[in-house]
Formats: sequence, C-alpha cells, structure tokens
Amino acid sequence: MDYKILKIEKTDEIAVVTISRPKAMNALNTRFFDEMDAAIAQFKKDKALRAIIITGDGKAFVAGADIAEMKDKTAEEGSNFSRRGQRTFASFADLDIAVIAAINGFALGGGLELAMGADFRISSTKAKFGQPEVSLGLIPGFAGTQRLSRLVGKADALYLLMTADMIGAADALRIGLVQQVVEPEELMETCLKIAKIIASKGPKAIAKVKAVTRLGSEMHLAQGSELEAQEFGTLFGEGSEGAEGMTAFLEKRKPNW
Ligand code: CO8
Repeated sequence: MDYKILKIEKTDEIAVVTISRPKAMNALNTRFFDEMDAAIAQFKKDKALRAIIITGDGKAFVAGADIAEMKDKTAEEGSNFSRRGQRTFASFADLDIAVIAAINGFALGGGLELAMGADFRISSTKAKFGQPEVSLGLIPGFAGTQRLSRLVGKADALYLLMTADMIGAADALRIGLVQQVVEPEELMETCLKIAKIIASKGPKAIAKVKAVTRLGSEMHLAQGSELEAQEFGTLFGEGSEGAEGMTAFLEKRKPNW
C-alpha cells in the first residue's frame, strides 16, 4: 500500500509507526484505518519483527477521531465506523509481538483508545490524556469505555469519561494509564530501549505471556490459571524455546532462539 498517513521505519526487529497528519493533530479518518489495516497485515507476515512502537508526528499523538469526517454520519454509519475502528484496534492489540505506544503529545478520544490497544504506554512529560467525547455530545466508539475501565478501574475511568478532563502525564502515571514518563527528547530512545529488551527474549514466550495475560484477564482466576498451565507446557520439550533458554542459562551463554 502507498502509505500517506503512516510513516513506517523498520530497523532490525523493530518497526516505528508514526501517524503523520500534523495539520489535523493526526486525527483518525477512514484513510488512517485503511492504512493501519494494511500495516497490521504486513506486520503479521514479518516473522523477524519483534516489536512495534507507535507514535504521532508534531504536537499530538492523536487528537481523536476526525470530527470533520464524522460529523455528518447517520446513526448506522456511526455504529459501522465504531465497529470498524474497534476491529482495527483489536487486531493491533492482538499482534503476538510487543506493541508500545510512545505518547508524544495529545492523546484524546480515539487517540487514547488507540494508545490503550498497545501493551503499555510510555509518555512524554508534555503529553495530555482525555476522553472528551461527551463535550461533543458523543461517547467513545473505539472501545474506550471498555479498555479505560479495565486499565485504570471504574471510578477513574468514569471521572475521565464524564468530565472530559484532560490530564497530564503525572496524573496518567498515578492512575496507571501510562507506565513511564520521560522528557520529550528521551521518548523514542526509551521506547527503543524497551523494545530491544523485549526483542532479546524468547519470541514464543513473549507471544504466549502476552496472550495468556490478555485472555486470562477476561477469565475467572481458575480458568486463566489453567490456560497458563497449558501454555507453560508448550514451551518445554526437545527443541523448544524453554529448553534452549534454560540450557543457555546453565551453560552460561546467550540463548539462540
Ligand atoms: N478531528 C479533526 N480535526 C481536528 C481534531 C479532530 N479530532 N483535533 C484537532 N483538529 C484540527 C483542528 O480543527 C485544527 O484545524 P484547523 O487548523 O484547520 O482549524 C487543527 O487540528 C489544530 O487544532 P487546534 O487549532 O484546535 O489546536 P490547539 O493546540 O488549540 O488544540 C486540541 C489542540 C486540544 C487537541 C484541540 O484541537 C482539540 O480539542 N481537538 C479535539 C479533541 C477531541 O474532541 N477529540 C475527540 C474526538 S471524538 C473521538 O475521538 C471519538 C472516537 C470514537 C469514534 C467512534 C466512531 C463513530
């Protein structure tokens, strides 16, 4: 695909995806979702890829869905656009490699929903977070009502969803919405460092720890624990990743995945 909004730079095992429509604060339009679907399909085929960092160009990470494009939708079109976005963000979240959001600026509405699809979020001190949809007479449509309460708990989620308050990076860290806050000039370096750490681990183990954690968090504890036991077992046996990792430890060498 000829990308017009996404800039994709791949170095070794890491892809950096920059959303670049800075004049519209990187607002998410239909073209963005087309490009994102194509990029996800490309990432799924790339067996060398170990991590993706998603960020925004300019002042914003993403300032939400494109209000100008959305304004004249009918009820049915609104629901369809919502489902479309949810599907794209779900397939992004479900990638079996690390997905890191590098939040450089405003992460509002659909932008915060995109960031919440990542495995975790690293924020610049300059970033601002919010779900301002009620100010527009709307509610989040890209699974924000669901992901936010799962990430930060119901009360903090409802506070953000009902007040449309825009919070800074320190408050986002306090409620667990982001995992680290760094100076703007250190943002990409920090994310690349984390991505490289993850890339050095067993790729199957990374895929499984992500899947079991994500799936298990929607299950009863006993069910999730059984899922863990089953997946734990798949990493053992001759030629397995676990066998190589444990042998390498005992032989005091780096594992050869
Ligand atoms: N959509 C379209 N254009 C936008 C958006 C957006 N979300 N955000 C900013 N822009 C545009 C502005 O219109 C402006 O364009 P222009 O220069 O042509 O006038 C340009 O970007 C720069 O913006 P500002 O001049 O406003 O810049 P400021 O620095 O003063 O303010 C803000 C930055 C605070 C980010 C401000 O632009 C703002 O509040 N933006 C809107 C934030 C918002 O309400 N986001 C939620 C959108 S709704 C949503 O995301 C729902 C998701 C689910 C959809 C479900 C499908 C149905």
